[in-house]
Amino acid sequence: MGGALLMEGAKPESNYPESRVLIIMTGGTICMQPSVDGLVPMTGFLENAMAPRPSFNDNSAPSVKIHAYKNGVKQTLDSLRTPPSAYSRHIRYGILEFHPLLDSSSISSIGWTEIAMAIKENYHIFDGFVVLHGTDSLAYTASALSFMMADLGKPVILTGSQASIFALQSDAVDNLLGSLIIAGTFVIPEVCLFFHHTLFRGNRTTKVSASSFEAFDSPNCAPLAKVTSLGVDVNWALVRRPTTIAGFSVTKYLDTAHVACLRIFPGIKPEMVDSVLRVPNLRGLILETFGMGNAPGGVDGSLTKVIREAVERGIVIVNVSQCTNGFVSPLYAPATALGRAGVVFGHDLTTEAALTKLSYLLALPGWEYSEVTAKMAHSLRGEMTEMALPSFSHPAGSVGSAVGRLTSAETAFTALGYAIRNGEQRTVREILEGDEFNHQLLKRADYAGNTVLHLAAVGPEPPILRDLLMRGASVHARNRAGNTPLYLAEKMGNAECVQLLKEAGAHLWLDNELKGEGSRVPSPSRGASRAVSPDRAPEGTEGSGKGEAGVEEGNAEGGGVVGAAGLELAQSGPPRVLLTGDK
Ligand code: ASN
Repeated sequence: MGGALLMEGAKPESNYPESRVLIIMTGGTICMQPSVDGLVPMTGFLENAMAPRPSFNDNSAPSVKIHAYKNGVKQTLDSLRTPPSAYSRHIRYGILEFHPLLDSSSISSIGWTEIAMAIKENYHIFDGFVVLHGTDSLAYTASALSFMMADLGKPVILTGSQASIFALQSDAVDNLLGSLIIAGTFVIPEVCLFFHHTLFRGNRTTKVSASSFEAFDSPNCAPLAKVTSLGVDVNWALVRRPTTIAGFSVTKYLDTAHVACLRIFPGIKPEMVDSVLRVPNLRGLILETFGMGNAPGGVDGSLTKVIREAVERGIVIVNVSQCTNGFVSPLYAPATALGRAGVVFGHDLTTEAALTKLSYLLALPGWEYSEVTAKMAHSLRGEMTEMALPSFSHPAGSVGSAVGRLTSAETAFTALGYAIRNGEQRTVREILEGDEFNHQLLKRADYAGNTVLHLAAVGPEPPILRDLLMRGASVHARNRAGNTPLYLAEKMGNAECVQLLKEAGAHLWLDNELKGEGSRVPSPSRGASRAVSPDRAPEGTEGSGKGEAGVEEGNAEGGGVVGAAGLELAQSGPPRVLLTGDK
């Protein structure tokens, strides 16, 4: 122990790397305790609920402080870290608590903006974000955030619980621990909802039970991941990644004040619908219809008439199904009539997603009616099922012989690495286009944890880097030394790549955000160093060391272009052995 004094109960420093996750506490049952008025949220979640639990606190360095920003003000937060997970990482975290803490039935566009801005302000400091929130409106918040946050490159995981963490029997620990581990381990750059061992795409979810621990489902979209006894089984084929060269951005304040939702029922009177449609300044209506999108036609079509008139007044009306599973389409005459009256088919949008998406589109400045209706009918953030594209499989032999012989993701990855280093853009494209599972190649890493983006960042051809970015390669992946593609490009003095990566939302890390022990574990590899953002903290910036970095090699004997270990890169740190489905 090197003579170091350990605090009572403290463990020796571990050599495992740490990820950093910011927990944003908004309230909900998870932090509630009984009062004379019923359950109410309580402050002090870190000290009262997490610190005493060994699964959230390995007691290693209780004094470590982390920094986070709230409304432009730098806050110093206590932090804790988990014991190492199955992925050989600790998750270090701190909590930003909102004031007041809410029962989520009181959340609104203001609260969503607060959450989104907290993530934006701290985006450069953390690997991922966990938002603790009540379950009642959780699916609305998840949907709203997914639209408000564009070009997200890091995981944002919303969770809560059906029973308080202070209750003897509760789902709180599982939900929170699962969220923390996923947010700190996997680059799943989506707004997700984690509940009952399942990670869902947030804007596909709906609350299906008022009391069961299995409270959420995403009936029209398979889960993004499942926690099993073996680890986290991520459905990588489903995970969406930004494919534009653009940095993370937030749209504030959705226009929820001018959007309504109406559930059709047998016998509903056209004048009831009309009076809703005549609410002053109404701009949009989500119409929850029967089955595949049907509403009562009436002998004289008077319901269709009031709807047509509202559309003519410029109100956007979106047809979604009351059924939790399936989609609306103009199959039956009543739905066709609604379509002819100008109602948008919301396909398989949930009501939560339809309402928040419409509020988002109406909040964008200068948008025309036709643009809003066109966007409503197409997926922006994976909220509705895209039309299946014809699958393309690579016709063997139609490309260079090296490519034609590729038999596995492993050899494809190796060939891709050579092509990138040699600046062969055409070969890179052929490999990626020829592999229907090319998303695996983008997140695969060699023995030193370098992804293809790391290789391209120091490669001779910036257009290759652009190609990889446009296919969804993550700018935030870090290699074993903890370094991102941007860091390597800067160190190489590769100005064009630096510029491109920054435009795509890459940033350097300010490692001294973590005080004391327990920040990044130094890597033995050359080039490993504190990564400091020149944008944010010139002091302590490493010398540029032009030309000396290249791609870091974790193994001095490893002479190959790309290690053939077939190991996956999580966010950073040692590669780990593949777990089921994690490919
Ligand atoms: N009423 C609570 C809320 O949504 C329900 C929960 O969190 N389970 O804040």
